[in-house]
Amino acid sequence: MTTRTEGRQPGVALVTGISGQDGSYLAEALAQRGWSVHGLVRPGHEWGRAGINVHFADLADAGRLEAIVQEIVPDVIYNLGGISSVGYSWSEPYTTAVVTGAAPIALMDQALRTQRATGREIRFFQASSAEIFGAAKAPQSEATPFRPVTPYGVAKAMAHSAVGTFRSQGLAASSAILFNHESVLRPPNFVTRKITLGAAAISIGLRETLTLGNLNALRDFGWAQDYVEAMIAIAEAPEPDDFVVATGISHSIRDFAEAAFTAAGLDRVDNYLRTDPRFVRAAEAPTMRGDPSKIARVLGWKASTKFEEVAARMVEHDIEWLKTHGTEGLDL
Ligand code: GDR
Repeated sequence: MTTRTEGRQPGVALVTGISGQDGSYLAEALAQRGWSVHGLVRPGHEWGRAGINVHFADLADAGRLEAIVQEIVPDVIYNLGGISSVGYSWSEPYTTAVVTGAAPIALMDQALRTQRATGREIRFFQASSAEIFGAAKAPQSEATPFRPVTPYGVAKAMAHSAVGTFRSQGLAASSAILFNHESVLRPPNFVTRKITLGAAAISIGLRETLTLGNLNALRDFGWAQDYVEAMIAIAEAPEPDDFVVATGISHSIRDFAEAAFTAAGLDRVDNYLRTDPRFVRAAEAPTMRGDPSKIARVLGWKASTKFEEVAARMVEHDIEWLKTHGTEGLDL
């Protein structure tokens, strides 16, 4: 069997979810390393980038996914697609099960069949999630049992288990168990971007308050571009395996708001923060804190962007962004 990924030789990569935060950064990082990048985009969505080959595919359409793998015969598939909002998964639990849970199974099944038919190795990378742990005690490591508490967590737990199953059948399948990772590409329906846009809007006089849900949830927040480097290291690791990707430190949502408001030059966050049950979920994990010691030991990766820096970079970006775009349509 020939392997073009070993020794870090660039080849052909297929990325699902390429139009999302991680997909955008990953496409950029792979293209810079000389990879030929193909990306899957949902039909009806506009997305294009110079040098990236776009294919339209609905992740619920397993036949279409299989046809694309057969056509491209990639060296590696990065599966980042699916419903990524934990909150939204409560509104669409079945669709979440299909696109976040089952689509990776169709991709791995076809990758293994194509690998057997062509004799060329196809690696598989799964963007797994801390949400598989749900109610499990922190810190969570690769050995922590799954206790998902949301439809999203259930779907990710299924896909995560399937990675091990296909690996045992000869597919070089790996996963990154990703804890929260943020950037200026985070959509405002996720809490960090909502907070940084809110703090920025208040600091330049466009808004007076910011309304959130549960302020006490503890999450392990990193920087998305650092995590994309971890994804590549995992996909290219000599031994396919599962790795927690996290900072090892957790902060409450209130802590993130404090960091963002401080970066925006505002003190006394309580003067501006409101809460509304509309933003509180039916159920959720209380504490997410990853133990990243395995990826540090085996692959030498470590999160390098500090919590305060994550908030500050986003606020700085959002102050400029709001000066041009304003706050219309933002549910802050
Ligand atoms: P999460 O991200 O569910 O952790 O999933 P999100 O930013 O949506 O929520 C983080 C925490 O903030 C609390 N929260 C609010 N959340 C939102 N969206 N809006 C609010 O107004 C608000 N107020 C408080 C939430 O209850 C929650 O506790 C992210 C995603 O990137 C997943 O795809 C990924 O798998 C996990 O992180 C690890």
